[in-house]
Amino acid sequence: AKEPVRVLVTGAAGQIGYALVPMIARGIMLGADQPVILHMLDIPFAAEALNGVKMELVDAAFPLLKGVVATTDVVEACTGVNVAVMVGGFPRKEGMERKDVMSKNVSIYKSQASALEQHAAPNCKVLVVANPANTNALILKEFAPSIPAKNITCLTRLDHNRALGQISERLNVQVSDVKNVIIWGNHSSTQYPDVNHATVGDKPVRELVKDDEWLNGEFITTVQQRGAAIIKARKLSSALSAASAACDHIHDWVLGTPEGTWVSMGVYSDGSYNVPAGVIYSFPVTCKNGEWTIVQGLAIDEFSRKKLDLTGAELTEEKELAYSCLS
Ligand code: NAX
Repeated sequence: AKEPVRVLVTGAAGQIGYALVPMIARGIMLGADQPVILHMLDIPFAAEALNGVKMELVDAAFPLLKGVVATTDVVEACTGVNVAVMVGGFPRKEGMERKDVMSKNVSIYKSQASALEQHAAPNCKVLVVANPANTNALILKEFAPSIPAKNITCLTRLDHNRALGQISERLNVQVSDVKNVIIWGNHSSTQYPDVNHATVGDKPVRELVKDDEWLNGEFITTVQQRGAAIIKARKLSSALSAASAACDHIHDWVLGTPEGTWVSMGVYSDGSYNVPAGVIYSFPVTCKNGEWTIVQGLAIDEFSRKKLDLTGAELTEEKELAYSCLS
């Protein structure tokens, strides 16, 4: 039998956490033959709720779940973890300045970076979900210098999956037949959902949709604004789809992407496609043997170029804002 993998979920008493931990315990993230030990972290205010989640995990009698650590102690939470899914953060509340929210998250991600660096298993893979996801991941990277940069990523797979979903609905085809959309840049409303290389079967999505006006307009804004549409409908932000996307992200990172397909991940930019280096930027990536590689050589047209640059500029600005919170 395989050794259990230790998976940390921070913010585990929250909405996404509640949807995510049962998926992990059922083998959706790491495979149906992979035992797991869940480490759940939240803040003291949520300790009782966190304990309730732990009780439900026990009650669910998941065969793959070999143990549960539920704690408000960051060091205990991080000790020995092989995968860390960072969902905990400080939400933007009405009337708050962007800088104030950034400053709260910078301090959270700075201290959790140190705890992970000192106590996680070697080669721990980190996925940041909490917003501002790209910049929280960058801060985590900066304050955990001994964790390789390639091990620190952020979630744009939800946006990627939303793009697949929109194309599938529009063409009335199975979502699993839509391949190779791309989310470029920031997990924010400046992200660029790009279908220029996407296919259904062996046909380009553009040829099948036959409506460039929709693809260059409403399709993009629908994906960019989908989070807001969910909040409007549910009076709560996306949770099950975010949890599912987090599982997809780690699943493909660890177990690999199928030949000929790629996914979108927020990763430390090396300046590929002339986007800013040194920010966490969402790129098309393939994964093999537990490592991602940015897909190279895709043609970028004039329309796309502007959108890649715009979201890159926003990430540079967020990086500066985050650094200004450090001093
Ligand atoms: P909730 O407010 O329901 O849950 C967040 C949890 O984090 C709470 O239980 C809170 O007590 C905990 N927390 C706060 N500070 C913490 C700390 N320092 N250490 C550990 N836990 C801490 O929010 P939820 O709806 O679950 O969303 C979580 C985060 O995901 C938010 O930042 C949200 O903006 C972000 N999202 C990111 C998405 C993405 O695609 N990257 C999509 C969904 C979601 O909006």
